[in-house]
Amino acid sequence: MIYTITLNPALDKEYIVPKLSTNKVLRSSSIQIDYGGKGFNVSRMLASFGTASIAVGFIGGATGEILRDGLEGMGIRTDFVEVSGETRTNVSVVSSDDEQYIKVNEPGPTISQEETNKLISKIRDLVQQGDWWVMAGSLPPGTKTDMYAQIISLINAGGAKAILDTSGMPLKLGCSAGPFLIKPNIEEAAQATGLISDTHANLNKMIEVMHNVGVVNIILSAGKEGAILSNGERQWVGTPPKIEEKNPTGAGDAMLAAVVYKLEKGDSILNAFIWGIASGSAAASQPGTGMASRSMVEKLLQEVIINEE
Ligand code: TA6
Repeated sequence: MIYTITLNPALDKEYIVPKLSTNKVLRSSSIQIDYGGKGFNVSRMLASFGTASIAVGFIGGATGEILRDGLEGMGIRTDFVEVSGETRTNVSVVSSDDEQYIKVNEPGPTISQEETNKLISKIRDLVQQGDWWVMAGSLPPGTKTDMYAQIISLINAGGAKAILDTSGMPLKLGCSAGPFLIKPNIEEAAQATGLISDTHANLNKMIEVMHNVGVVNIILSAGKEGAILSNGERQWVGTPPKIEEKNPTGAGDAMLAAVVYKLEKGDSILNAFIWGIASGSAAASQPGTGMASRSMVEKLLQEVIINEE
């Protein structure tokens, strides 16, 4: 089974306006609403692949209920800890004439120690040999920066596989807990390793540092520039297909969904990587944090270029 963990979910609202400009009223021509937060986006993309997952996390208030109903309405099973605070709403304003966008993410509700303990014990009870756990997104206020590290240790101890997509200190501490796969972008990897990302040699150094602290596989993503995959022995550079980009928000989540989809089927990390790049590109060609269809991903597969380093 695949589980996704979203500790700070969000109702994603995308407003389309003719042109982005400040200090005046902009009128949106359309609004797109998505049941977001990185882990939920992974579950939504897995649903596009016809693959079940269980969405775990914190939800609260009326917005939390909208997210639960929305995900369950898409056939996604949920297992949430209800919190006293209100789940956040994240907003992006996109201009229709030149695709410029502004994205504002709220901090999210403050989580109590008791609510944190409830989620940790829920995960402890659910972990089983052979399962896959995808943890993605920021930590909400009130949670400790080693929360992902704690959860990864639980998952490893239960014989399951942990995949982490986050940033800052939660990523740095998470790496030391030995996750099966991480997917930072170059800026996040630079922050987690304290290295600057100006040369390819430094990118390789970052990858080496993250393997040395315990990470098994690394996908270093650079958006439409492509990505690097390292399994600790071999390294590949992936170049994405050319697409007409609509809104790149959520493309990283779509990439992660395709990767865990293939890994759970027993595929190699390299083939999972290829599907990941195609899936990220397909999602970036969608409005809002809309997820692409399986057929769109399959169409782009053969246009992904892989070179071993
Ligand atoms: O990757 C897209 C997205 O998941 C959006 O759904 C938006 O909610 C945001 O990222 C959340 O990211 P954050 O890092 O704030 O948890």
